[in-house]
Amino acid sequence: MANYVEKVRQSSTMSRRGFVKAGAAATAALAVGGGLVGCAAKEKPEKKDDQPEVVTRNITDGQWVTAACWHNCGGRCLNKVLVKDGVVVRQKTDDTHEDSPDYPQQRACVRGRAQRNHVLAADRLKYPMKRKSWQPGGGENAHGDLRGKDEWERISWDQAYDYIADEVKRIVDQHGNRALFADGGEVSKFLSLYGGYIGHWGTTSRGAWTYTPGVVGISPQPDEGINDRLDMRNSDTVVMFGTNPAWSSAGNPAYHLLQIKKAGAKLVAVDPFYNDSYALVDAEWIPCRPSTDMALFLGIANAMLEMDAEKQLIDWDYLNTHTVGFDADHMPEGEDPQGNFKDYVLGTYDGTPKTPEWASNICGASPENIRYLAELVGKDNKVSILLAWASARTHNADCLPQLVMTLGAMGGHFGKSGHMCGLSCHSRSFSGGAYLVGAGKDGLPSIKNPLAGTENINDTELWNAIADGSYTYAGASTKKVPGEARDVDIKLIYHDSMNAKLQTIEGQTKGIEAHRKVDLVVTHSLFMTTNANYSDIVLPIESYWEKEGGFLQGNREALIYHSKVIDRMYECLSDEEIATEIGKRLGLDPQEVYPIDVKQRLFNQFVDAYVVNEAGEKGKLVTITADDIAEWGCEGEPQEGAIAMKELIETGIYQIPRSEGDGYGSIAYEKFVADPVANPLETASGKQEIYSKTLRDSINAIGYSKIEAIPTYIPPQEGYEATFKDFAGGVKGDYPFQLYNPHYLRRSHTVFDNVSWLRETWHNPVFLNAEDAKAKGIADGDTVLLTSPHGKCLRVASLSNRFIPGVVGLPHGAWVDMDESTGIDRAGSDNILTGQIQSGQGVSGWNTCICNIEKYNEALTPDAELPARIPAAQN
Ligand SMILES: Nc1nc2c(c(=O)[nH]1)N[C@H]1C(S)=C(S)[C@@H](COP(=O)(O)OP(=O)(O)OC[C@H]3O[C@@H](n4cnc5c(=O)[nH]c(N)nc54)[C@H](O)[C@@H]3O)O[C@H]1N2
Ligand SMILES: Nc1nc2c(c(=O)[nH]1)N[C@H]1C(S)=C(S)[C@@H](COP(=O)(O)OP(=O)(O)OC[C@H]3O[C@@H](n4cnc5c(=O)[nH]c(N)nc54)[C@H](O)[C@@H]3O)O[C@H]1N2
Ligand SMILES: [Mo]
Repeated sequence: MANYVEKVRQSSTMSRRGFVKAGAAATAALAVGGGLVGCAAKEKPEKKDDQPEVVTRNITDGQWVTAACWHNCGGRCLNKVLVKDGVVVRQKTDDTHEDSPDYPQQRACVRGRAQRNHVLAADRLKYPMKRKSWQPGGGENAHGDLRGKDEWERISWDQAYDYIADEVKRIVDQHGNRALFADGGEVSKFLSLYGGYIGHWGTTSRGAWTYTPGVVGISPQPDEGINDRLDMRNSDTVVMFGTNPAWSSAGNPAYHLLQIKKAGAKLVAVDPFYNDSYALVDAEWIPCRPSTDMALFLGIANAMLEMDAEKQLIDWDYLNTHTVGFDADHMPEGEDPQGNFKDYVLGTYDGTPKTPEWASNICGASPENIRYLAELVGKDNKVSILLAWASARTHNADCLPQLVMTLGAMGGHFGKSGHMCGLSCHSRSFSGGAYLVGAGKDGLPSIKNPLAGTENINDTELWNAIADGSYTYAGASTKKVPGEARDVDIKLIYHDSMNAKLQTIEGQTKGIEAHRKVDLVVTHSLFMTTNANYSDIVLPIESYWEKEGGFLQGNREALIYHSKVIDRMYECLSDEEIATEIGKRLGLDPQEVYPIDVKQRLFNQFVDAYVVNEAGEKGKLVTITADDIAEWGCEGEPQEGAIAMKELIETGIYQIPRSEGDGYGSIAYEKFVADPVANPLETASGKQEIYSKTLRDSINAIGYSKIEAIPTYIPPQEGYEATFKDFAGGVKGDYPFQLYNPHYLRRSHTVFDNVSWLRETWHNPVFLNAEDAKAKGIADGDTVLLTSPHGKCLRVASLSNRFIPGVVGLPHGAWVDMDESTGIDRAGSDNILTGQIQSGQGVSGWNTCICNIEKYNEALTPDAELPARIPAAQN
């Protein structure tokens, strides 16, 4: 085993210099029209003696295998690895067909191409471990205060299973099932059978787009919310209110954007950051502050009303027939007519017209630019109004989707070719429409958690609940109930899912406190991640490269099948195997959870995989022969489909060829717009609800904060206004900057943060506006201390005028590295600076917090030169 692993490791150590060069070339290609802000390695790092330079580039024999890239970045690209003698020697990407804008290859990004440096990294966990001072029995025995500081000892799998099962039994006996908290992975299924556990819910990616859209009548996803990518080329103008496909929508979305540019559209970006996507297409830039879009949109609505008589910007017909609540004449029955949207915007009753000047004072875009935007989104312009979820990951932005919908409705931009208004992000960035191909279900039953309907903690309260013992029960993300205060006493935290929770939920300082309070913390992990670091028992799991195979999907046009690449490494096991053993020790029957074996489940996904034809009909994707069935040793019948099973496995991808005018196009809201009476939306009125009683009443009943039935501006708790001691007087406070977290190229959230090649390629700086930095005496490359009301961290400054003054950009997802002596995190962990703050529907409001920046007189070791996290117990 040791030899094999060593061989693999050496082979994966491609020339570091060669790789950095490749990274730099990709950077140059990306940065068309503007430099990339200090991300690429500036100097070639020297090769270290302990890293042998094995040239594998010239090896051509061996077998190309499709390898999984399974992370949550929005892309699902084709990664192939050349395996020779059981060793991965090279990677390549999609060369299954000629590349063209209409029918693009699914090419991997720099992260995907570094995947073998991830799977085969020196810091892969090898053996189960226990924290030395932890002992079963709860309370003092746990020495919980030492989590994150203690040493580790290697234990056997049997010891690990016994510790865990015995503790679960003890905790349930002594405190009941309400004392268990789990992430919802495989072990959670057995905890469900054992009486249940308390889970969590949150708004994660979508922020206010989680609950609001379904209630008011706009789609929470790009699939149904925007037109097909080929139709976008018919727009004369594309206004992007915060979207960055080049960084945060892996795969082809930035390429699709480029085609829109080539088709002749005018492109306008409204964003605090002139990002690489905008630079790629040389977009006009209207700078605005983070988390102030509500004010900006109200200013645009006011300007449309102001200019309508002269320029006919508003589609009154659409508003009158497809919406409720725009003006006093179209209010829902029984509601006060004075509460309508138009009168709020004009300030008829509250005395504050939401003029461009009013909006400008908050959002920072100039009144001229706001009027310019009002004209651009006016009714006669063929316009795509696009945005990502980012701006709605903000407290008190519950009505943002409703306001985006209102703006689209005012211009009549729904249901027509070349017009659209909605989300463009993640896997469906610049690509709307229903999925054209997909895998079948595996056939496993779903295991119901008996507590799911009655206990559920919102992420914004999770750490408070565990550390302080109470929370508000408010239903779930899309199912709201009136808020109810509850006591809770969690004794077990079980991280068994693909969730970097302690790293990715807001209020990490409180999160660490919560982890130190309980009796037992368990983590399944590939590496010493943040969850693992603050645990008592850490269990090494296999990567997707070690699994039998599987399907992955990003955009609507392609489905990937990945195969097993390498044998199991070290003592790693699957989440399922671990769960099975713990389940058995709890006296449960694994057959209840896994009545179908792994291979048959995979086979089932082939059987029911579908493909849609140009007429919109769904058919079988895969042709399966009697030989295939015999070879797999599975149960099933032969069937006819679009591609042979063997060919799909070998190619690794099924992609629909596209061309202009094909039958795969899609116009969002087409039926509703054509006939709203025959095709009503699923809202209370069947129309788009610019006034929504349901939204107001359900959110207000939770009790976190109050909203109106129409979209109004409510400052977020830690937004622009909070950077002032005296907002009206213009006096700044102790935390004079707004900070937010662009999703960053080095990582997919937290994944890949430890990958040495990527650490060299993308530094993880803090992006500061050059003028702000100058005023603070900070030069490019200086170490900066970032301080928020919730924590402190260090990063190296990267100065740029691509971030607006007053705004700090700290990349999302770095693994916290707490210096216990100073209380300062050295890694630049975003959630060290955020707090557990509740508002509205329970939105995780990461996209604005407040901070101060100061020069810090200590050089930070570059991340790429830090030692890998390998506890001695892993050697
Ligand atoms: N401050 C701030 N916080 C944010 C955001 C932000 O913008 N700012 N963004 C938010 C958003 S949009 C999202 S979606 C979330 C993402 O939050 P998470 O989903 O928690 O983040 P990931 O890093 O994708 O977590 C994946 C974890 O699964 C592990 N893993 C990989 N494979 C397996 C496996 O087979 N089994 C198990 N058990 N584990 C596996 C990985 O090592 C990793 O720890 O973060 C949110 N947090
Ligand atoms: N490389 C990489 N790709 C990823 C991820 C990752 O971690 N790394 N995460 C994936 C996941 S799960 C998600 S949810 C998506 C997230 O993807 P997005 O929601 O697109 O995330 P961001 O990078 O936060 O922001 C996109 C753009 O919006 C701007 N923006 C931020 N706040 C505001 C605002 O208040 N107003 C306006 N007008 N603009 C604003 C940012 O400056 C940026 O240019 O990315 C996915 N893709
Ligand atoms: Mo996300």
